[in-house]
Amino acid sequence: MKERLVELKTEALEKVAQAEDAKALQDVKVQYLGKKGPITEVLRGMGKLPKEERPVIGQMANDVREEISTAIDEKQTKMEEAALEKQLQEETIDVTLPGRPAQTGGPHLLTSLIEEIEDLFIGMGFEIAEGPEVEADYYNFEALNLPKGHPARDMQDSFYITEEILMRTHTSPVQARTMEQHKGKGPVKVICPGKVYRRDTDDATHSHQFTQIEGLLVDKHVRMSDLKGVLNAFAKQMFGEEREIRLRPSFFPFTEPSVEMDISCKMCGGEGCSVCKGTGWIEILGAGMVHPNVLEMAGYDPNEYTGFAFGMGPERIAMLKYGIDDIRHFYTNDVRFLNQFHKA
Ligand code: 2U9
Repeated sequence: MKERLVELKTEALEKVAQAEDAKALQDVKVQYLGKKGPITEVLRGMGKLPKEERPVIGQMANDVREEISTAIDEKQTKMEEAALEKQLQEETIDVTLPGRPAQTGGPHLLTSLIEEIEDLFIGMGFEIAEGPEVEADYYNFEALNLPKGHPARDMQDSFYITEEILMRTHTSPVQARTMEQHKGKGPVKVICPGKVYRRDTDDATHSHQFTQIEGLLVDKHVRMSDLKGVLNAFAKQMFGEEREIRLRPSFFPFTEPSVEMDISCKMCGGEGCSVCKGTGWIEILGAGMVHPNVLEMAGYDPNEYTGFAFGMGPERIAMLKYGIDDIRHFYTNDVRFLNQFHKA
């Protein structure tokens, strides 16, 4: 029996040594130490032994059982340690690697440009005025000398919400509202930036939604030369001291006379090039003296008060300033485009 126990011990310890995973180890445990295992069987057969041998064999069987059990426990601990070590190796973090910089946001190119233009006019004493984008037909058209059926309404295809309410097609209704609030008294000196909407098919130069900045100055004794002085100061600050301006006759229903303002081409210095289409001049904005009908509708006496107004498109100005070839870049929010204009 002693030999049988020694044999079992050797066999079991060998299997423990060979076990490669937790399952194999568990199998060895069940096989040798389980209730139906060979050691239990030896103990059961002790009754057949002479009395004096029983405690010796009993002690030996317990020792063998103990040894196998200890070997299994040690092997299990080793396996757990090895698994942990492997996991630690695999999940090593190199704390010396450079970090990934966090993405930082910034103002949109159009927002920055609009703020720059606002600042220039604030510097000349203008205030900022804002108004609703969903506007009454009255303020968008009627109050601006564009009665129902006026042919110039066709130039501004609109998104109507009801017969009398639409998405504003320009920021001019803000000036009309501002004048009305001043109840026939001057001075009114405002810049009105904001989004406007027109029923248009989007392409490289058209967008159904774009931005405008319009200005209005109403007071006693305001003359065309005041308009020219303000616009000249704006053009030089915005585009450079060496820029010249010129005013060409034009037509807007809300101003009379009306003009369009060009600046001398920066690219060729007035010689003529592809940017200015050979003319030496680039169109920047429209302007004019506020039409007497518009003054009257807002409650001003046109014999006492005069005014000038102007309007420009920030998209167009940004496109000229930065050589942007497609208006859709402003609205598709591709960060590769937008990030180019973030100031450090
Ligand atoms: C009131 C009185 C007069 C605003 C004006 C323009 C000329 C003009 C457009 C140019 C291109 C805007 O970006 S654009 O689409 N605007 O040319 N706007 S005078 O005149 C007004 C406005 C309101 C009460």
